Amino acid sequence: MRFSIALLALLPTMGHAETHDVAMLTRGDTGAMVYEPAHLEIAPGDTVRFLPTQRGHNAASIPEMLPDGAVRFIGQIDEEIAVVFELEGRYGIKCSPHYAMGMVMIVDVGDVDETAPLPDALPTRARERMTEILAR
Ligand SMILES: [Cu+2]
Repeated sequence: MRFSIALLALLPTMGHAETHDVAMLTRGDTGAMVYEPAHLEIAPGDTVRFLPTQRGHNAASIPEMLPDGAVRFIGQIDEEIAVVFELEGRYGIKCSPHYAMGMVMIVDVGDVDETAPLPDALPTRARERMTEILAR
């Protein structure tokens, strides 16, 4: 399996940073075209590994749901990508080919404003999925 790392230069040198795994699935326990888990609450400096558990998916940042100053990333289809989340805030993640079908997830890093509305620019199905995810 090929492997890529985003934001390697930002890897913190101190300890205690955790790694969280997310499966990218065509069919999972929570439905079709899903990330599991679909919502992570992590600490700044933690890593998320997006795993190509089933074929045809990737993980990419959603530009409208990227905290100020955070670096965009886009994984290759069928490749694992490990992303270090350094900056606090709410990150939206999408699967590039299945964004319109609502294949999205949310990564909350540190203290997040839970009351902030979702951006208007999201595709309808992606917005519905995120609303469901946040209501769980
Ligand atoms: Cu997908």
